[in-house]
Amino acid sequence: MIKVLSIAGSDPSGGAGIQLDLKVFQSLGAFGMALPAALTAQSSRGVYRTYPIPSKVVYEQLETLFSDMRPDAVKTGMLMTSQNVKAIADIVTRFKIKNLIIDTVIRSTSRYELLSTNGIDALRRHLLPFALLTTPNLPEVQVLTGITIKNEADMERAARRLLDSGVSYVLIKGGHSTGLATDTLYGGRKPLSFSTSRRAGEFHGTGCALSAAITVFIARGYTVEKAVEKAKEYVNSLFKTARPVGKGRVKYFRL
Ligand code: PXL
Repeated sequence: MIKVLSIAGSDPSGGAGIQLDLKVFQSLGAFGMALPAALTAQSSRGVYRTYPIPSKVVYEQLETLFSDMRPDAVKTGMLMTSQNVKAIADIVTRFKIKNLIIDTVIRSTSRYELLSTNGIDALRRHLLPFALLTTPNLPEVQVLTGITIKNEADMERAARRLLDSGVSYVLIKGGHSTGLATDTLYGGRKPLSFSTSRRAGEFHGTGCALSAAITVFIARGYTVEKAVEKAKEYVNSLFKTARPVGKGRVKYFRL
């Protein structure tokens, strides 16, 4: 049995964060574990308010868990504060966690801030150095590196800057051209692109679902290249049945 852990925010609407991560883990046949680093009040209309879990509590949850059950892979999502980022970095080094996937959750689709400015800095300095993979979208890459991305060369330079901080692979999501959505993976011998046709509508939790699925495939022992490929296929299969659930227009994955 493979065990996977999500350290992320709680989305009571069930469309993102630890709630969605657990659904993804389950649907891919993994034993899912989850602990909240932040709480949100939100609905299909967007995020209304956020509350960090005290970093001491995040640390204790992880320490208690890792002293007994060691996951095969761990993902992080919404962490909210620099204190939480540092608490996780401390634990990851103390327990020598190898398969760490960092989803750089900085803002919600509804543009609510999910990680503080200090938190962004802490993520880059303290947590990225220990990660196997990070999965920023274009706006997140620009915030993390300070590089404005206008073309492929800029994207490669930004990826290089993140790789220089110590993370082994960087998946930059959301480059696009002529009707295609392209994610590009850096860190291997050469950049590897994954293209799909762009979807109509807005989907809630796409980034969470992708990083959760990657986490499962990494835990199963796939290479990062193969894990990303399989996770992309999986998320693409979810778009077809996604529906609005509340009164908001965003579509939720039916898991
Ligand atoms: O999709 C980003 C995201 C991640 N985690 C939590 C969220 C959101 C967006 O709303 O609420 C908990």
